[in-house]
Amino acid sequence: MPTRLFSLAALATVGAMAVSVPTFAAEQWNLATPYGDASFHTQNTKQFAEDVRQATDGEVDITVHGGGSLIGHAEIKPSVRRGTVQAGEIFLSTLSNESPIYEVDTLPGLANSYEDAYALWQASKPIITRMFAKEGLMPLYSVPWPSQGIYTDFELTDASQFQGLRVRAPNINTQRFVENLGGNPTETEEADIPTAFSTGRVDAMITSVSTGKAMSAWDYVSNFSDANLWFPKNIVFVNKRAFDRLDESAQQAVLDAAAQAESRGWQMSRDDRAASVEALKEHGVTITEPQGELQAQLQAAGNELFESWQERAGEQAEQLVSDYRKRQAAQ
Ligand code: PCA
Repeated sequence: MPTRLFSLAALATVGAMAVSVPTFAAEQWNLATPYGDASFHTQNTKQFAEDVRQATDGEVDITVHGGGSLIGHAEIKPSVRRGTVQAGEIFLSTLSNESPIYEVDTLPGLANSYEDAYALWQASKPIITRMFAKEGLMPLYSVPWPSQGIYTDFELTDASQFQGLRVRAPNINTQRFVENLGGNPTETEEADIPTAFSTGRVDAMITSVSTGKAMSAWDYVSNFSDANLWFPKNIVFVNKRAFDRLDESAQQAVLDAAAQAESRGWQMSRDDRAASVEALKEHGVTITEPQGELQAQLQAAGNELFESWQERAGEQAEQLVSDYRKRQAAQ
């Protein structure tokens, strides 16, 4: 009998404990991003995680792993697809080997302001959402980098200066652009930029003022040609099964926080652009806008890129661009 009594008492204790623990099991998500904690993208994503935690009373607990600390850039999307991490952030145009649609925000001459870039995102969102859905993924929000320009250690005045120049590029389309100008492109992750310069692997780079600032461009180059090429974006997305596991109110909280992160992020991008221009100037980087002949040469290289994209992307591209043009006209 004592044994029986003991087990009843033990059961009662377990029962009391069960009542005292929260009624939900907290969902722990890991979110991997290649960009460091100093990047406005990562700060925005950390704020998103905080907003979700608060809105769900800790039911959805997202840990943001910055600077590629959890997994490398190229492995983020496959890992989220498999569900080994629940969410990720990537530079959208690095997916261009999967479909030319993912190149749409790295096409010169298409969207040269934040307003146009936003209209382009609205036009491309449905198709990108469908493509992600086929892989069991769901986009949460997308935020642009400031527009891309060209860093050199001399004043860029003519496209002939690209001959033999080894130019760091963050994606395939930027590499094609460099090739069209006669340069030698190398794909390099943002975090590897300082090493690429210090080991002499590259002489120049194409990126934003934000990345120029974050990577201390002034240590390697003297000039930034603010060519306003395009506004490429990051995308933050989640494994759909992980999302579906949440109850309805938690799902809504994630979606609301994502919508906020998107509008906040677009503003952060504008602000970071202004602050980064100042930082570059303070460190002695000369910023100019391409003029005359150089401007025409960049445009010609850009047109070539746009035409080749249209050919590769076909009908989907046509629809997307025509939807974009309508939105742009309606602004
Ligand atoms: N910074 C990232 C992506 C685009 C940008 O402005 C990079 O250069 O890798």
